[in-house]
Amino acid sequence: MTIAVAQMLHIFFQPVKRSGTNHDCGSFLHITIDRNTELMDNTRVTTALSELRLSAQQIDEFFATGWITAKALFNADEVAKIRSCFDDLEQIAADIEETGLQHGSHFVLGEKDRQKVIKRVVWAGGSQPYLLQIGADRRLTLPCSQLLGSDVLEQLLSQAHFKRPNDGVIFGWHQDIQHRDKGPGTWDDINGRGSFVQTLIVLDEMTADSGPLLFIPGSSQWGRVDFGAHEYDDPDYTPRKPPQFHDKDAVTIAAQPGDTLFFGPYTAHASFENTSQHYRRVLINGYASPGANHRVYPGEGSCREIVVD
Ligand SMILES: O=C(O)CCC(=O)C(=O)O
Repeated sequence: MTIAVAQMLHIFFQPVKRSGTNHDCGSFLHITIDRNTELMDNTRVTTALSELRLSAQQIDEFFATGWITAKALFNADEVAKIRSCFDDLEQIAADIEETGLQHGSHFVLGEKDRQKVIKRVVWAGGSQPYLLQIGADRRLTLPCSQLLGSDVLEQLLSQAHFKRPNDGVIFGWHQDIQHRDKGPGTWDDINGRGSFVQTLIVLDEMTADSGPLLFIPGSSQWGRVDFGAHEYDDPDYTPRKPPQFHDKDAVTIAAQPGDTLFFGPYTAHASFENTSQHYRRVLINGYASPGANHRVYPGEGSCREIVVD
């Protein structure tokens, strides 16, 4: 399948603010880009675009602090289309009883109060082509290619998180490297800076009570630390806290639909139960330096290669 897209975009990249505990929009750097995307097939995607580049300051901020936020990176129509894919995923989940592969996506199910809970959908794009299109979008892939120092990316994650009100889904304190490097032979740090960038597109307003992302500024410089090997959505879970970790340092991310976070594999982060009255959905796309990953991820077409020209 070949899809050609050409459009002018207005992108706002916001370096993080460090003061206070609640991050929201500050001053923006306004970047205009001319976008022209060519999507190939599911295993190899070539993008041929012009400029959407992080500044040297933003790249420094990413590695020093652990994350950067791009405000309104995706527009309301795009967010609506992504949500519609999430609705489809929920329809599929409604008809299945167990964790497993369905239509190319891997559904991880749980239960709370005898109700089925979708903990996450791994390689959500396997059943939702539009999510694959978003995963190959230059607004995600060009910054990631800069951060990884490579114009070839391996897309490991296309993951849907739903967090319905009070559904018990939590992601306790961790670093993503725990989920990438699972022991000898599974991961090589090719670029010497972690070799992985996670992006997270916010689909519903993220508020203090909707189970927002929490980050520890500067944890990106810790390297890998020990948060213990845990099923972090186990209600009895008590995380191991490394000596560098102090709860008081946590920063809460407030965000609007379309805002997008980029964070590194050593950035300590968590998100807890959604106690609000509304969904807190996010779409995660994660990219590795080529040659870093040696594991197979579930989902049809997972671990595809993306070339960023
Ligand atoms: O959906 C969330 O808040 C969890 C995000 C997260 O912890 C992760 O992607 O590693």
